[in-house]
Amino acid sequence: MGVAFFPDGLLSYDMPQGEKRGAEVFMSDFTYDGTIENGYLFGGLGQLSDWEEGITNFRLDRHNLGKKGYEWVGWKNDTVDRKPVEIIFTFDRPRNFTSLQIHCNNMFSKDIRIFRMAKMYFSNGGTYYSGEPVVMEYLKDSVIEFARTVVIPIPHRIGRFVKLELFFESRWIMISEVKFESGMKISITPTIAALFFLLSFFSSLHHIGTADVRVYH
Ligand SMILES: [Ca+2]
Ligand SMILES: [Ca+2]
Repeated sequence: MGVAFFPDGLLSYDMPQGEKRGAEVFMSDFTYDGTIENGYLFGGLGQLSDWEEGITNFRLDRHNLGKKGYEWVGWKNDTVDRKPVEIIFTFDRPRNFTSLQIHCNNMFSKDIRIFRMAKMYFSNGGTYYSGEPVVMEYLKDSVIEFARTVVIPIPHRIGRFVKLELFFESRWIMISEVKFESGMKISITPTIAALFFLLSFFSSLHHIGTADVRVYH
């Protein structure tokens, strides 16, 4: 029994850990709560889904945590044949996606640019990704360095797993937040959340089986 209160139903994302930038800036996912093995994160959530966006000047330590660039997760392209950054998102159930929003840094004077291209593949079981990917090419912006949210429309794609590939435009890709929108029709208010909680509590109390509460449509 489980009622997901996450509006987007995201259970976890798997990806390579963010990298070190210079002597004192770590672009890692500091709050990731899954497993970390050999620089790879899997089975958890962290800074890409904490609703906190980074500010343009990634070097500021605005929460005084002693961690510059805290809100950002970044990867560097240090080889000519560097593969795109791959992030795999797992959802609570198959979803009919409508868009993806990625909050990106574009401080090109510091070798950071928004991805050149993003590709998204969809899967129901997590093993096979079939069908044409959703592709978005981002026009290089060499004028404005402000961090921004890039919105990628997703037309008619359903899946429980999404594989996202981000292709390098510059030496660094830095992102701070990723949000998927899917065809959810009911918004979760505190009242509804409380009702679901009571429902699940009483159903377990009286052994009347598992309440199959369909929150999403
Ligand atoms: Ca964040
Ligand atoms: Ca970070």
